Amino acid sequence: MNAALPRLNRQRLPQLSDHLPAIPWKEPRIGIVHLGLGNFHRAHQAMYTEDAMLAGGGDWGICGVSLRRPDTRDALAPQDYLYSVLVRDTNGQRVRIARALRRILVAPEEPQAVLDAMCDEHVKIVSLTVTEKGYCQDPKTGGLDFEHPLIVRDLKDPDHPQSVPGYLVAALKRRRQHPFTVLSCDNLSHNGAALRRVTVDYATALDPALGRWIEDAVAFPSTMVDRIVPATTDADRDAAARALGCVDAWPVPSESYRQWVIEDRFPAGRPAWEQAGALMVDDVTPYEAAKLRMLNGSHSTLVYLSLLADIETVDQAVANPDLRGLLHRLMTDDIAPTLTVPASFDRLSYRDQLLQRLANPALKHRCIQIAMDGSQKLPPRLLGTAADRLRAGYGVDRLALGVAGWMRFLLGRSESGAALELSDPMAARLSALAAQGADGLVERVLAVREIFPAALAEDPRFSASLKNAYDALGRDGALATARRYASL
Ligand code: CS2
Repeated sequence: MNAALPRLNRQRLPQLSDHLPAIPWKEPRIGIVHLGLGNFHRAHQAMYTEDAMLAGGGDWGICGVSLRRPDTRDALAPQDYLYSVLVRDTNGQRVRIARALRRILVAPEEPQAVLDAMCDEHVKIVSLTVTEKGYCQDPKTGGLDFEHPLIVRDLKDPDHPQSVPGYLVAALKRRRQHPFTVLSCDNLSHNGAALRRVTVDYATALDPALGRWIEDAVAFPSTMVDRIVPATTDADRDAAARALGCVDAWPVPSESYRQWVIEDRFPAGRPAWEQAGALMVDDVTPYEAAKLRMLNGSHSTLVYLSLLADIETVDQAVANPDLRGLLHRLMTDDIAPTLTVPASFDRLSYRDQLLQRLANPALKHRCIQIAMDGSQKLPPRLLGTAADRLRAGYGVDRLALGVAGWMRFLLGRSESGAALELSDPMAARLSALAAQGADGLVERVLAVREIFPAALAEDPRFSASLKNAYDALGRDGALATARRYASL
């Protein structure tokens, strides 16, 4: 950080008007508690909420909760929780200062303060970006994983929770008169319904009446969230300092595109998000499936093959004609036909827009970041599409190629021999399977029921496609295989 420059803070805002909308701003009270204060939330929901307040008023300041580490709080508290969003596309960079975040709590340090914040009567919404693994879901049933160590722990000491369902239920129990709405913003299929199920399961295990009340009285709208938001680097910190003339310890780089589709069920009220461009709908399912399968499915396929081929960032990957060709074909012929979308939704324009977004050279979105947590991401992104295609009697070769790429990635080496680091809640188990060698890995991993449901794993068409793709990657390399699969 540039020690000679002053720190970003609220006093400095009048000098930073170039980086703020020219609309009067009134500091809001806190109306939302957000669990999981990562870069994504700060560039997505926090900005929609700020724009909604600018357009429609209301007190929807955000109290962010970090569930594990203190680093975001440590970076942002000295700057009054302000930070900048570095919006980048081919037209260059715009820097916008974000103001909706009003407070940050670090759950392991001050769990009671987190519960108190959730129980403040002005808080009408508790929203979440805790990633797939934060839901403590049993992948076999979709319900709560009662063997998850955090759940085992929390059920024994429910007044001092550590898990996401534990926090939600401990707070809801105290808010029986005026419950908040629980808003999932993670990339999960039916994210609201999934969160409702684990929360109700957890509450029921403690007290069946509480479980029934949550089921009847608490709203869990589902949402589709979309904005590409890479992790912050020191180069981003330098860029923020150059643009602002002051130090922002944790700016957030982002593309300019953003989309948010929300089921409109907020009995306790909500910000005027539609005035900030969000789409309020009755049923988010078609939008969510389109985004998860087209964007995230492409992302995951692309990054495993790219990492094997020693390609570091997403823009470099889609600049490669073999990988781009593969994605184009995958989206057009394999994924788009599985989607049931409203008449107004043009799948092929959506595809073209996605390819353009992924090509954004200013983002430098690292493949290894997207490669994280594959065991959690592959089912909603690729496996559901494969299952739908098999049911309809179609082949799954290209969908299996992404999964095979992930299996090769588990072996821990790129084609040039560079180390590929596995970061995954199932890392120990998956690495142990990989340590037994490349031969037979497909069969061993396919037997992991938490990832591959029996109906899919035992379908010989799927296992044969997977085995062929895995062998081709080992024999011909990622790029040659991508080229061949693009024209199958
Ligand atoms: C990415 C997503 O990291 C990942 O797994 O696929 O974070 C992706 O960038 C967002 O969902 C875009 O909205």
